[in-house]
Amino acid sequence: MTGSNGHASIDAAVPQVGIIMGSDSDLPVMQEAATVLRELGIVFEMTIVSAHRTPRRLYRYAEDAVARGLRVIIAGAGGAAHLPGMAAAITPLPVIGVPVKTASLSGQDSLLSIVQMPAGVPVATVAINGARNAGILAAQILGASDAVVRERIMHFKQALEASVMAKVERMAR
Ligand code: RP5
Repeated sequence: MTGSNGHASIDAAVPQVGIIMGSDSDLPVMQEAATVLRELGIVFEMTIVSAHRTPRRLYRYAEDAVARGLRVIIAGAGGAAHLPGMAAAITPLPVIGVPVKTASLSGQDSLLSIVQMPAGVPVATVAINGARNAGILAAQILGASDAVVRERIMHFKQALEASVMAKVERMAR
């Protein structure tokens, strides 16, 4: 799972988005971020970084992220979900947090752990299991300063609208 495995982008071979997760048990959810980044032609990397089980790896990952070319980090975790907040504490890059649904508390624990950051250390938190939106948001952050990516986001939005309008027309028949 480690390493660059996103689609080749027109303008970058180096991963621009880092997808990290606390455990391989988060992969089925976090895979959705990878899928949409592939759809948008954004180069990403994806790996396991546990705030609790591999704290030194977390520190290194977040500290080296800018130098390695990352521009956004998506961090997913469940339960006592400290990974996104700790990554945000270390790196100057924007961090998007994905609360992963848990068996015991349905992800309420993950959500509250991620969203309640102290002033000065924001994490852009998406919905429980909202990894697809995290991927889209990461692309939008890149698109703020990259016209090629911005154009892809516009097409993506047009396709979304078209898919709804097709349903509207089907329902009217
Ligand atoms: C968190 O604990 C992970 O993000 C995962 O969601 C949760 C459970 O991890 P495992 O016990 O399945 O490895 O650190």
